[in-house]
Formats: sequence, structure tokens, C-alpha cells
Amino acid sequence: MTDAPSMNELLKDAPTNWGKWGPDDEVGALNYLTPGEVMRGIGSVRTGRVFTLQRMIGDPKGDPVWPGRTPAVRTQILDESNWYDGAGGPEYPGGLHYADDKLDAFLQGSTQYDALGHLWYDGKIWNGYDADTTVGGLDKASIMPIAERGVAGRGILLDIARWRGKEALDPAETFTHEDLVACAEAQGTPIEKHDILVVRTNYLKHFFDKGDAFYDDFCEPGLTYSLELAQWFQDMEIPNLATDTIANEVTYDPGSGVALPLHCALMRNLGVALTEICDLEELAADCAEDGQFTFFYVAAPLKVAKAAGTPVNPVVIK
Ligand code: UVW
Repeated sequence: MTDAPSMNELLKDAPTNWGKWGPDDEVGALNYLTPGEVMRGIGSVRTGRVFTLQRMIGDPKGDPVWPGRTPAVRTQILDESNWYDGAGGPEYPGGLHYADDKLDAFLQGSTQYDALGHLWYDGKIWNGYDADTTVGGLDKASIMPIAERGVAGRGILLDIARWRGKEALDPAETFTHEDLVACAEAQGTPIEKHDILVVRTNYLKHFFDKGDAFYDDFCEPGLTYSLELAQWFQDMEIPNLATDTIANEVTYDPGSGVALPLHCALMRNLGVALTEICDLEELAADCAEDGQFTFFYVAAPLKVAKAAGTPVNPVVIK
């Protein structure tokens, strides 16, 4: 252990939205995405061009995952070889053959939504539910309420890498909510209340360049915790933060050394939905070309009972 302060100490004055949507709420800041907000998102569509943000599971170049998780393994169960001479493939009237496969995967081992109950401190998860409700699977604030609700609203790409004039951010490189605001202004479209923030760092380029050495001294770049940042997210009523990094924030808070405090400040305390490991490269190239950084963003994580998060393939329509 380090001599980092406890999460409680670091976040002692941090704002919360607990109770804001009632004692039974399990979707948090996604409540901001009302039908009117969905229409605002649709209103940003200009050409109908569609982009999907999921990274391919089983990429031959590798699947980036949080340390301790392992990439998904897809296994072929049936293919034409099962019907080679004497191979014993199932016989169906009419001679039907088919391919079948299965996936052994960490539910958060690819592009994913975190459930609001995915991370906690001080024995309480989102909305003040007891952390004991996570034992054996999440009884409260699992991914299910988010999966059933779906996510739709106006998204805005904040291309921090491009704004900083870099191909990709460096390990442990930080930025703040003020940088997000400045980046949006430089791109020509300010962040509005209730926008879904889609933040590009292109950091996973280093994973594809370096392979396993990427995990040596692992510290991703990203937003860092400050009271002002948490307050800004609360004031702007941000429903969802999506990034192209594995964990959406600088891994170790540079001031305190605390791991992943923003997961706690934003997700556990404010109910902000987190979407991780997005592939933003095609979208970013298109936005840079046509100068349109806002779009209709739609996503629905997979429905898995009691899960702490599930894979997703978010769709963006410009
Ligand atoms: C952890 O980092 C522990 O989880 P994730 O990045 O999937 O939210």
C-alpha cells in the first residue's frame, strides 16, 4: 500500500446527487436524458453518416484491458469441418450446416458501460445503497436498469489529442474540465448542459504499438479529480462520459496517488455513466474534416442480470 489518503479524505467535500431522483434510482445522471434531450440530439444530425464506437473483440493486434482482466476468447464450436467425412456434425432434415461460436469474456474487457454500482468506497455504492448489495452480483445499480433504459442524447467529441497537437496523449498526461471547455471552444461548438462527452486521447495507439510492454508502469492519461471538476460535472448535468482509454481518467491521481478517484466522484457520487475503451478514430477524422463535432449518440449495453458492466457498441449519427 502507498501512503495515499483514503478516497473518503480525498473526496470529503465532493458533491453528490444521491436522492436527487428518489431513493430507488439506479440510472443516475442518465435521468437528464429526457425525450426533449433525445430530440436535441436528433436535431444535431446533418448528413445521416453513421459511426460505431466499439473496438473489435478478437482484434489480431490485441484487445486492451484493465490489468488483471484478460482479453475475450472466442471459440469456434461448429463450422464446415464438423461435416467433413465422419466428423459427426449434427444432421438436420434437408442437410442444414451452420457455424456456431462462443465467447469467454470479462464483461468489462472491451468497449463497455460501467454499472453505477461497479465501484465504491466507504461501504456505499451509487445513491447510498449498501456495498453488501454487490455480493454475488449487483442487486442494486447493476447494468440492467441502464440497459433497459438505453442512452440517447446529444454527444460532443472533445478531441484532446488533436487540440494539443499530438498524435496520442502520453502516459499519465492529465487534463481538466477547463481543458474540455477550451477544446470545445477551439473546435467551434461549446459544450452544452446535458451533453454526452466523448473524449479522444488516442492513447491506446501505445497499446497497439508496444504490445504487452504497454502495461509496464501502467498509468493512463485522462481527467483528474478536483472539487471544481466534480462541481462542473454536477452543474452541467453531464449524463455520460465516454473515452477511448481503458478507465476514463488518469489511473493514479497525480496529487494524491489515489487510484481512479473520478470513478467515485463522478459515477458513485454523481451517477454519471461511464463508457470505456471506445474506438474514436474514424469519428474523429470525420469531425476534423467537416468541423461538425456534435451528433446524435445512442447506446444500449447488453442486458446481463446483476452485472457490474457489459459490452456495448455505441452508435453516432452525424
Ligand atoms: C476498473 O478500472 C477497475 O474498472 P473499469 O475501468 O472497467 O471501470
